[in-house]
Amino acid sequence: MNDTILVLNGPNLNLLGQRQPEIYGRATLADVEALCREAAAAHGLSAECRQSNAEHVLIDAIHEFRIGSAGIVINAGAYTHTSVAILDALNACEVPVIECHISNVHRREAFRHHSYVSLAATAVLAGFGTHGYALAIRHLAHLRADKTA
Ligand code: CA2
Repeated sequence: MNDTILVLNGPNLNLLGQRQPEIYGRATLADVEALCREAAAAHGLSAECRQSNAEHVLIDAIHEFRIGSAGIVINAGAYTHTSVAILDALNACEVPVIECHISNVHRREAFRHHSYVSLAATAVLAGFGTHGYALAIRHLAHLRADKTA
């Protein structure tokens, strides 16, 4: 098992901090990625941060980290609600997967209430703002410490 957590952000999350601050806050994607690297480092881990608007690029990243990493934090964006292909990739993971949403999807439109990602996730965070990524990383560190104890 290595020390790297994959933090994977899906479509449109490159626009963080530029639009809809009332829903997603004012932090940019670069801010979120810096927060993730800091949170990982606080636990002696490192964060590899990727973002893509393309489903196949997200799937390739999951494949790269599905075995031997310290886990995956994924905000699949709108693919959360539509992508069986991302679910299949996550189901092939041997490492813990934490699903993270900035907004509380359950307070929003009905189509956001269903998540394919949740079917493969170890845990789910929604509505914690961008702080949720740090919580997800902390939980992966906790699971890892349990496993190596
Ligand atoms: O709350 C979340 O983190 C979401 O995963 C964000 C997705 C949305 O489709 C999910 O239902 C919930 C959308 C990300 C779009 O991000 C933007 C950020 C700023 C401006 C425009 C889009």
